[in-house]
Amino acid sequence: MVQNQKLEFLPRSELADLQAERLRTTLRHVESSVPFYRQKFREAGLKPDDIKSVEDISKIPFTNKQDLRDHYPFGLFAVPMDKVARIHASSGTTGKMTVVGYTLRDIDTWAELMARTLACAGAGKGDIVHNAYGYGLFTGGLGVHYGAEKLGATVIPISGGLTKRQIMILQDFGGTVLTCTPSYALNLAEVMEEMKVDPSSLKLKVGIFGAEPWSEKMREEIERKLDIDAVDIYGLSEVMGPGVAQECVEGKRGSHIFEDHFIAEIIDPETGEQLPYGERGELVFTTITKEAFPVIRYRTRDITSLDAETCVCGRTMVRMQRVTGRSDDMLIIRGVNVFPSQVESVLMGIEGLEPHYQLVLDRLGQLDTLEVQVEVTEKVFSDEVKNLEHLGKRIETDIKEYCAVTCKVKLVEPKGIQRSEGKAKRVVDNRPRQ
Ligand code: DLL
Repeated sequence: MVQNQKLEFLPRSELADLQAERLRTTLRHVESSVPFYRQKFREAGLKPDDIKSVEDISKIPFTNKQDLRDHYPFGLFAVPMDKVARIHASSGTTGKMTVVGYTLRDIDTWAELMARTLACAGAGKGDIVHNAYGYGLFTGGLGVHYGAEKLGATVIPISGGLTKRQIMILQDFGGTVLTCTPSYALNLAEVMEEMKVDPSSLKLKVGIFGAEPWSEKMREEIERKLDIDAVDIYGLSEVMGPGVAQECVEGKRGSHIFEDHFIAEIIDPETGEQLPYGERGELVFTTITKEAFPVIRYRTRDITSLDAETCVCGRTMVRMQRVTGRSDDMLIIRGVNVFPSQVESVLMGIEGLEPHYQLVLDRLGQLDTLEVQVEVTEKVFSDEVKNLEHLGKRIETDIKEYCAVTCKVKLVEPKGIQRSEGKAKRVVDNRPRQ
């Protein structure tokens, strides 16, 4: 399914011209309306008309999360408040929330991009979208909601939580498209099993999962357990919300970034240098159509790479590979950089483990300690103690080998790790702050 035949398949040379034009317009807009950007451009000696092509974007200074915090709540809005139709916000792990605003036109653009997203996953008119992303300040719920309506689908605004009731509604209302975090999808699968509901008896055909990192193994697990196709959706409040990038169901090989609205770059997080396609680094976005809250070279902290090869679906828009972590989520454990997603990959490759885990960090004397708590299957749990010990040792060895960090593994009984209803909490850091 395709929502916008022309723009999603635009030849890349035409796309580059469109981006350059829209970029200049956005720069003029923020220069005239946001003192923060005006000052930054002045300091850099930059004028919007200096930008002749998309490549010139590297002349523009970056914006980062701290800049947003420094202007909390509305200081970077580029329109007067009476033009702001909606506010959303995302809570980080530290500090104040990040607050974003939308004009009516922004909401319309967002709905259009979310309709594209749903179509890219194979949904269309006549589908029933069971939307279990949280409604409220979080962008997931309302983002999917407006997109589904724009697409001509039916939306069930169920939001997160009350899992047994969700399953009853899936059975009775016949949802065909499931939208929620991947960790909540697994939670749903597990509760279905407890309720003896056979997922193949449901009408579900595809799930659109994102808002947190997940792995290929987790995709396999969800597809098998729920008997659906599972595709990735990426987005962040600062740039818009969900619908910045979406994986097509035909390819399942990375998410197409809607480049007629966002310019994506990959940079070296240390030096700020732009990196070529294929190399991993930090993802940076510039919005080129937003009115209320444009962001210019915004450093997402998400680590990924871009792939510009034409996809099997024919879309010309670059694909971002899975986000393997955030540069600020990176854990430094006794000097070793570890991403929770690396540990997840190791765990998901081992038979007998459930995809539910938590990394618990602490400090003993001067030394950081890492305990990896992971659930085992019922079968493994009832196994002999010596086999469990053997499994624990094997996981410790594999983590040491792939992540270069020593840890202690604690095997947890089935359902021993708290389930999520939105974004999963993978890390518990009990280390004293320095
Ligand atoms: O999570 C928007 C969203 C809602 C995306 C629903 C997809 C579906 P924030 O709460 O601002 O917005 O969090 C954004 O979540 O910078 C990433 O670190 C992470 N994230 C989002 N999608 C993915 C994904 C929403 N598919 C932050 N894979 C981003 C990995 C993701 N991480």
